[in-house]
Amino acid sequence: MNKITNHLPTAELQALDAAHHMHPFTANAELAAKGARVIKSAKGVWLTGSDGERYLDAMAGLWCVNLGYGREELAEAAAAQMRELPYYNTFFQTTHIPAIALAERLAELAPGDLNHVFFAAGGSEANDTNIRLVRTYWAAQGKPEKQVIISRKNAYHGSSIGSASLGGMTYMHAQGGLPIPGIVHIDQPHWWAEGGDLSPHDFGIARARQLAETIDEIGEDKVAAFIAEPIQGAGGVIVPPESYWPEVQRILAERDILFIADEVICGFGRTGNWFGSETLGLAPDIMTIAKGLSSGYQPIGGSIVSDRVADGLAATEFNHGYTYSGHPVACAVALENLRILDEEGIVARVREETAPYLAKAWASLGDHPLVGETAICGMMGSLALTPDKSSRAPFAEGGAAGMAVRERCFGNGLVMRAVGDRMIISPPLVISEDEIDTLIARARRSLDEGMADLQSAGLL
Ligand code: PXG
Repeated sequence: MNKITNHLPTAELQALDAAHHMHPFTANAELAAKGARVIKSAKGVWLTGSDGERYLDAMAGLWCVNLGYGREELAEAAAAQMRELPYYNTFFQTTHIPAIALAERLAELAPGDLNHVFFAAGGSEANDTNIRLVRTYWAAQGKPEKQVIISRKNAYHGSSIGSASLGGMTYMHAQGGLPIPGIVHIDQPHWWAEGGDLSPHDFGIARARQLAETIDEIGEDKVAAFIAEPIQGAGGVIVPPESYWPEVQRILAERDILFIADEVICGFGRTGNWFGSETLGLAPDIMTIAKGLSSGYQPIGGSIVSDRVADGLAATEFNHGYTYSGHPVACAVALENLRILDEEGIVARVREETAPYLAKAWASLGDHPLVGETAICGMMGSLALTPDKSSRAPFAEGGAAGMAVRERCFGNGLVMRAVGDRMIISPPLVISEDEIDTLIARARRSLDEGMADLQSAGLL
């Protein structure tokens, strides 16, 4: 047994954690004062904490446990692969069976001519690959000046230097001297917060046209690619107006710019199809994948690349790769995850049954006095909290409402995230209709309690 096992009391685990473990995206002073929530085990959509408390995990971990927790087959796949070949690399003209099989399966699942996979250990690494890949592609076409990548404000593409530069989170750029050169951010299609007096339709068109204007200002001969999440996830589950994506596609089709769809959250059934690009009618040249690829059971990601881009790089040695590119255990687990998603009809069930059921239930929260917009696409949804529905006004003290409701969610046995004053969900795809009812009931109770907290604090 390892030194730390489940027998330690929670307070001791929390003290050791605060003393030695540096957490991502965590307010350290608060962590030290309150102690981290210690999650011990999980099954289906349910998490169990170190004191036996149970939470319905409406975030699927971090948007990744698409298959739900506790699937024995994935543990078996990992163990079998560890016995057969626990590690080998894919550098220098070497390969192994799990990487071959997974690349083939992904080429089969991916739309269009996306037939080539470059593996990474997660989404950040994959987007770093994409930056170098598109720039190297254009250089190989004799256009080394095509370097600029256009992204969007409030996008999330990862946390490494390259991928955080692609992302549009200014509070991330503020730490560590980002963004790197050659990345330009345009406005996001977030009608609720930024649409003003425009109709959603007109706003969607206007935001899409910014892409055309920006490409034309920089010069098409200098722009390598546009990157975007089909539905922004970490930015607050922002579902763009219906007019947005067709106009973006039209603009891209007129210009010789590569399109990278970041499918790290939207991929593998989250929107009711294998990829968000299918749900939203996108035709990318490259898709970034991670998370649901292995349902989070193993760290794996990658870039699925079109024939055109792969052919354009055929004569070039790409001086890039990670020790764990195509890790055999991660590939074996991903393959087993894809097999189950497919054979158990989970993606189709989301599309035809559970996502429509969730959509109706989620929309019913729109009558709550604290809720302005309810947005949903497949199994990802958001609620905009507002002190005034009719004017779509933000709270004077941004983030306090989200935090109040989020804290109440934990108290009610529900993991629902807050992004500023938007509440977001992205549950495991295997969630049942009964569990959706539980999710909605707990969300409503948390909204009621959070609203009372805001009123007693004088914030509402
Ligand atoms: N692209 C997208 C669209 C993502 O959502 C990444 C890339 C980076 O993937 P890795 O595997 O390197 O983390 C992500 C990750 C949040 C949250 O708070 C979101 C992510 C990661 C951590 C937290 O919503 N998305």
